[in-house]
Amino acid sequence: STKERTFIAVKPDGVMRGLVGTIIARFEQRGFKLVALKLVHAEPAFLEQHYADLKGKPFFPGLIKYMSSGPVAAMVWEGLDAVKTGRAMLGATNPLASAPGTIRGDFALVVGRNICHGSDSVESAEKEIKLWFPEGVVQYTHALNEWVNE
Ligand code: YYY
Ligand code: MG
Repeated sequence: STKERTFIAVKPDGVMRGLVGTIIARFEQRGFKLVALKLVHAEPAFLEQHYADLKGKPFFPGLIKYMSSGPVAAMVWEGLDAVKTGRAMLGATNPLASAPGTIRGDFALVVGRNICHGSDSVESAEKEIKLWFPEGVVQYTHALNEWVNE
């Protein structure tokens, strides 16, 4: 568990429901550092790249339609164990199986409207960050750095 970067996105339902700020606040409050942020209305072809590993699954067409139905708030968060911790903060893929206290466990009910995305490994995080932020992330020293790290 070292300093990592993870790609986190608020999906169109999360944006439409006004949950962008709430989701950002959770990552800020945990002590992670925001290094990239933008709102993107993604094309289906782009989302097919993002979800390339799931091509062929029965839910794939519906997933692409859902994800391209509105803007996505795309972000990169940095910090200790960011990938695994980010996934834990999101909850299980199926919100009904997500513990209360997680984002999906607090705000979602069904797998096809689970409001957020998080990279599932350091390798997929690197791929996803390159795909969504080809311009790169922002480098700065966060004021909280010395207070949340030891
Ligand atoms: O990484 P995570 O989002 O938790 O799940 P994935 O297995 O990568 O699936 C991506 C996305 O696809 C999921 O967030 C919702 C949707 N999906 C679905 O609609 N139905 C399923 N049975 C599985 C996944
Ligand atoms: Mg996934």
